[in-house]
Amino acid sequence: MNAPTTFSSPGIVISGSGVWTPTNIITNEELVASYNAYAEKFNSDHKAAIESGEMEEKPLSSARFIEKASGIKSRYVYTKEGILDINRMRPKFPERKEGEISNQAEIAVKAAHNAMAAAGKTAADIDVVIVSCAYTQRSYPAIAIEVQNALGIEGFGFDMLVACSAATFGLHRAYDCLASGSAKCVLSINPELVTPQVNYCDRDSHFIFGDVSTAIIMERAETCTSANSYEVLSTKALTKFSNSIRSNFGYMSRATDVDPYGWDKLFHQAGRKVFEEVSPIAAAHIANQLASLDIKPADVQRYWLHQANIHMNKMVIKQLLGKNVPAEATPTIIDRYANTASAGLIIAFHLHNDDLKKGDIGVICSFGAGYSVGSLVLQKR
Ligand code: CO8
Repeated sequence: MNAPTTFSSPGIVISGSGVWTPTNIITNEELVASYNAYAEKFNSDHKAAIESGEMEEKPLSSARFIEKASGIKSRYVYTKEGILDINRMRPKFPERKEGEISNQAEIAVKAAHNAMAAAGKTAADIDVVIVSCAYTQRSYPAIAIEVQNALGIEGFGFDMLVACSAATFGLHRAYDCLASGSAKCVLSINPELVTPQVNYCDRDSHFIFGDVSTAIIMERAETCTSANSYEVLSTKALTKFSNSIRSNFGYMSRATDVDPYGWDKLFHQAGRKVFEEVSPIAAAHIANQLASLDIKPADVQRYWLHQANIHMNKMVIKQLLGKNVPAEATPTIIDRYANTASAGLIIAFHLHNDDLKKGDIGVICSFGAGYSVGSLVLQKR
């Protein structure tokens, strides 16, 4: 690329990022050993029904398949307790009292502290808190307001749910608040505590997810003191309804008299269909956004993409650039973290941006449930 181009924008920057990673790890081998023990017990307990065709046999899982099909080798989880217990197959969290901080606010605060330190901000500098993620552990009061209180921030906070695109859509809202003047510094957090919604009895999805929390500070350029910051050149969002990734969990179960923990109330998807339908949408979305800025896809130094499947990211890049690019241009963290819903691309950004030079261009892009695609084009300052 030639000398860095200067773009006209309202002067809004990302000035810090932070990640909180749980200490507990579950490898594919551990997960598969537990699932297979569960499946074998299930098949033995229901032998007669399976033989008569009333029930379907549970197929066995394979660590080799998981790594080959997705790129995932292990995942971090908030708690390991219960997940590998074949008589439970779901995590076990002690219920917290109303006076205690919620699990989700707790991990949001941890990531927030890291992002605030990176941006050189204190609570007094921030006036908006956005908690944007795939699930919130209660309806109200908003987790964001609990986080705001725990950090001692004046102003306002709100929660947003946009599944895989929650982090990027949260940053879009942060950008809009700053551009309109309704905020001077926004803390956008993604406490992705997703393991309670994983169906560990389902071979097709038991391996996909892990827990994490990420945070970003976005502010106006004139207040930024960070030595590592990015101008936001553009934000772009797209949604298109699809039932191919779905969870029917919600407050209506009590009134509809259905099992609130039935399989359809947990994460489920038609993975191959999603892969094939979403990749071209994401590639076209990024191409259009870059074209609107007169930037060629090949002139982008880094693509921080949604971390759901390593092959999917390769396909998006191939469709965008017509060729593969070196691994360092599209950082992958899915091998260690698995899919962390919306937070994966913020982890990738956080861990792999220090080496970029002034003027370098980067793209953050999410794609998945909704369907939803959210992206930001950034330029290193
Ligand atoms: N072990 C062995 N075999 C398996 C396993 C397993 N664990 N799982 C499936 N198989 C089998 C299948 O049953 C199938 O068998 P058959 O051919 O006999 O029917 C065979 O392997 C091939 O299956 P697929 O075609 O489904 O395999 P793929 O190569 O497509 O890989 C993936 C499956 C990895 C799921 C892949 O399709 C994928 O990653 N797709 C992308 C999906 C995606 O991006 N989804 C977005 C996820 S949603 C999100 O990111 C946020 C949502 C909100 C958070 C929710 C938190 C709980």
